[in-house]
Amino acid sequence: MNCLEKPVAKKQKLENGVINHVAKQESEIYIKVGSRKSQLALFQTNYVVDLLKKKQTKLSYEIIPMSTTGDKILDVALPKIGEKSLFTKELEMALEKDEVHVIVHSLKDLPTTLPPGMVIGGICKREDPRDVVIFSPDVKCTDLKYLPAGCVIGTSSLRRIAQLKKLYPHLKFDSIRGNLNTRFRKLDEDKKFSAIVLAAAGVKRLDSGHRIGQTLSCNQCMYAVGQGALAIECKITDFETINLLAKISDQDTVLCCIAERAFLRKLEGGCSVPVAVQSSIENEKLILKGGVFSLDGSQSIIEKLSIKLNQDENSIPKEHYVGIVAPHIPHHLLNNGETLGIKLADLLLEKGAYDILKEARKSIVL
Ligand code: DPM
Repeated sequence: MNCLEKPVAKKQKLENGVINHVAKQESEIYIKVGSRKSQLALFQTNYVVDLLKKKQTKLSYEIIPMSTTGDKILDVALPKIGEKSLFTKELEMALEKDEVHVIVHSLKDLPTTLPPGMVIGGICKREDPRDVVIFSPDVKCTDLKYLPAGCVIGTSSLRRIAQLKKLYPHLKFDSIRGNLNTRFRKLDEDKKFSAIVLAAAGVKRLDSGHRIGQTLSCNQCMYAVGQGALAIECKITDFETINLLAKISDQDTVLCCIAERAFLRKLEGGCSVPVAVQSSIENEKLILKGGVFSLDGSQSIIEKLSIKLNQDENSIPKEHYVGIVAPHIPHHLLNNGETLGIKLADLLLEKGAYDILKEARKSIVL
């Protein structure tokens, strides 16, 4: 393959959020894109590359698939492995060494604190962020409430278990691991699970939408921080790449995800704590609902706040907002997103969220 190395971008400071573009022949640029190896990850990476190709026809791309710790340890329930950057570490090491220039992730797998020098340079328009139920072919059912008592539901997400236990106390929950295809196979062949719960986004991306038996509304089960959104990580000094990623970044998704991530970071939650959110933008207002749950679902604190997006135009620009940069979006909007997330977390902490999360974390490290 005739692979031209991408020239290293000159280090330039972001001033007032505006990129100082380093002029050069675009036709020389060859972008290496890191991805996990699963079918879903590769689909997502190809999706992002296709979007980039539409916006910048002169660039070439090479996808480099890699295995991560999370892909290798398959026999342990996720929350018990206890490492935050489970699905990202190996890819970020490659980014550090310039073996790849960007990495495509599911945003919800990215910790709220990224390694030094790395940022999320782009977030694509969010897919349906809700959770869905896939029933075993043996079970003719359209709602978890109709399943007989004692049926086992497969999910390793403490967030899902906590919310669904409260709603469906007659059901049992057990861990299921592996990529989406493996989970579908376990559901169809092992006969242990009556249903599994997954993110609608992944199921739809894999063209398995026809298997969705029930879509959980946010009143039934709020989603994970960043769920349904694809994030592209790069180096904070690579302004040309950040400028390119801005072209495929969706403003509303970026603002919602900044608020969600600021909320999670302030609660000191990792990817596997029972914390859930719902966010939207209506009439120039960003609305964030967030909850923390005890593992058995018996205790929960859920609150909702909103913020006017156009306020505080003179706030001082930051280098990044919970790991996200978006030089094409006015910085006061980004700042308001972060402020909203922090305020909502503070409200929950005032109401006792810390104790609920502390108790939940104890059970995670078994
Ligand atoms: C994170 C969680 C799960 C993934 C925890 C949560 C689900 C684990 C499980 C942080 N990452 O949601 O509370 O159910 O056992 C993951 C999926 C996707 C990204 C699969 C899924 C696809 C959807 C997307 C695993 N990460 O949740 O069904 O891109 O948002």
